[in-house]
Amino acid sequence: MSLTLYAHPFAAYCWKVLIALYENATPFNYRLVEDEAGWAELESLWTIKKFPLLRDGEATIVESSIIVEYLMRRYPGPQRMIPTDDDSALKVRFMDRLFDNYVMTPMQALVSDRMRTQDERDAKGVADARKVLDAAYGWLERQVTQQEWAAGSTFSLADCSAAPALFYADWVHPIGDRFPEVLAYRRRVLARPSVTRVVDEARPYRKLFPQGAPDRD
Ligand SMILES: N[C@@H](CCC(=O)N[C@@H](CS)C(=O)NCC(=O)O)C(=O)O
Repeated sequence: MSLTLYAHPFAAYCWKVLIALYENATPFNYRLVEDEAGWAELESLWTIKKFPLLRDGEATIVESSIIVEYLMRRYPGPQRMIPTDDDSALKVRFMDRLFDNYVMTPMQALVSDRMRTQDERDAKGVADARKVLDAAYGWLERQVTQQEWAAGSTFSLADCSAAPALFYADWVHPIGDRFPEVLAYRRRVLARPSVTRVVDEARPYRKLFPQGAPDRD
């Protein structure tokens, strides 16, 4: 096996794949993308120039959810990330989409807005992103009340997505006391060893967070 992951320890979508790799103790080479040469290499493999990106020999696999599924199919380990049963698999995929589209996307919009100059800022975009996050937290509050993990009783791809999404979303748009079950789930998923590991690996980079990283996690 010769797997190389192009990634950065502070990047939310990279966590999704790193958590899956750590869950299964899958060996891989970490290609840290942070300097010009790293970005150029990434762009030469994927013109969209986003990570995570996986190289498996000569094959290139992009998009975090696809990479997690690729790893599950080609390099299976003890922790299956998408269940074999069709209905459960659809639920996991749905939750993965929910976290990407309605937590990660508005969270990134809030972060990006803070990185702009004052005159480039988009107050309406920020207000809309906050509304989406509130709606997602509200929906999740009912969803995670009765279950340990994001899509049921088994840790899955949905939790690999949820962990970075809720980790950073809570920094830019606090979950607070309004959604205690979401907060409790966030604590649960952050206590998972694979997730603790990605959180710890990202600690040295917290100074990069434009809003200022809170100390609480
Ligand atoms: N849909 C993509 C999103 C990837 C993405 O947005 N990655 C961010 C890091 S979390 C990135 O590459 N940012 C660098 C940039 O946009 O320049 C996935 O699931 O992999």
